[in-house]
Amino acid sequence: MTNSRHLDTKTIHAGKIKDNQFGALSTPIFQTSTFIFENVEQGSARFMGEEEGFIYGRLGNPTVRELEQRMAALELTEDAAAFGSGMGAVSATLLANLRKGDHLVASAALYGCTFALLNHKFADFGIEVSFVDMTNEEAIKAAIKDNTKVIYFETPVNPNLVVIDMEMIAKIAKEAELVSIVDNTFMSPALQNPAEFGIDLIIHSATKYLNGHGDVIAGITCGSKEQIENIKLTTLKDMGAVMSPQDAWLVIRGLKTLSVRVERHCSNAMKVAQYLEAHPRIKQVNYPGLASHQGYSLIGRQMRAGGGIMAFEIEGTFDDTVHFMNSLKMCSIAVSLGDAESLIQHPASMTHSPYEPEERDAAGISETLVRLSVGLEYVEDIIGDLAQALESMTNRIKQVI
Ligand code: LCS
Repeated sequence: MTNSRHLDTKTIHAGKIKDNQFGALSTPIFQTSTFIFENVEQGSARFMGEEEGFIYGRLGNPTVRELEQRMAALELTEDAAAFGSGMGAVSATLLANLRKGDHLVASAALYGCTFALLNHKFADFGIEVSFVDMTNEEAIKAAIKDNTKVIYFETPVNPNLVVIDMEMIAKIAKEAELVSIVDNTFMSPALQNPAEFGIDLIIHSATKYLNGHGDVIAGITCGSKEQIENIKLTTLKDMGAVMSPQDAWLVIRGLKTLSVRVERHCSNAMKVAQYLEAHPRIKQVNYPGLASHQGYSLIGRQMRAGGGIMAFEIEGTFDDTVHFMNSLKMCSIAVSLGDAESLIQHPASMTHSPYEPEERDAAGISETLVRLSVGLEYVEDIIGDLAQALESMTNRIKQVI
């Protein structure tokens, strides 16, 4: 499979391992923990890296390898490494590139567990972190020190959907000789390819759009052969957050419909965002597809569309926000995103609860902010559910007044 084919074709064919024994169309699940060597010489040659081939499930598996090859093709990178969760990918990728005494520049707003890892745990390893507003070029440059090694961000940011200019970040990173790492979970390779802008490493929680069906926890990092080999031989092999062959198979299956699913997520989300933006009880809608959004100018240059996720501010109190969410009948109150089902959650008390209140304020995560992952349902049904819950909330506000 050449890398020149269209993304829609690549999601189905790229990186596929041919089954020469039986000609299976669907990738076999190699549910094995270890691999038999022909003889001692072969075993030792594989351990020495002198011969290609599998050794032991934590060091590699054919089903998992196929997913890695597929993701490298989709993200336009040389290689990829699969993990047992998105956080497995985040922690292993960062720790492979940092050591005691190093400094990391990270976005002030990040997925809550990534923030917790960087803000609470890295200090225990002697790794210093500065959190900055990644839309502010001067602030990023000012945060870089002699011992800075890595720049880390998400775009769009979880949960407030701020869009960060990847070309700008890659340029800063190259000038300062830093490794640039982006978490591309919210867009998926269907909507943006950070490697095109010079970003070194691309992380995904494969739990989300890549799998797309809400039945797997998984992660992937894509990058150069050298970087991926380093991660695999250090923080993946020896810390061990590997992906199971079953989960790799489910993500491979999910990937085949990535383009069509994302297309529907985007068209549904656009209509939902327009509906919410016009609603008097919605103060603000953060959706990159809207002309009012801070990152709208990057649509077309950096991202192919606005994606399937939005965050919006309720015109009301925290209690009104809770009432609105509890009044929903179809949208599920659940964390995670990128599934067929519309999922709604309250970042301040759920995904971003590892933030202290003042840290949440700095990251723009208020108590009336709601995050919606727009699903694949018929869009008028999603809007209808939001409408009836907003109406119920409006009636409550009138009674309280
Ligand atoms: N990166 C981003 C941007 C995420 O949103 C998540 C999970 C992760 C990494 C971690 O991936 P995991 O280990 O869960 O596969 N985000 C979640 C969220 O927003 N709601 O629930 C989980």
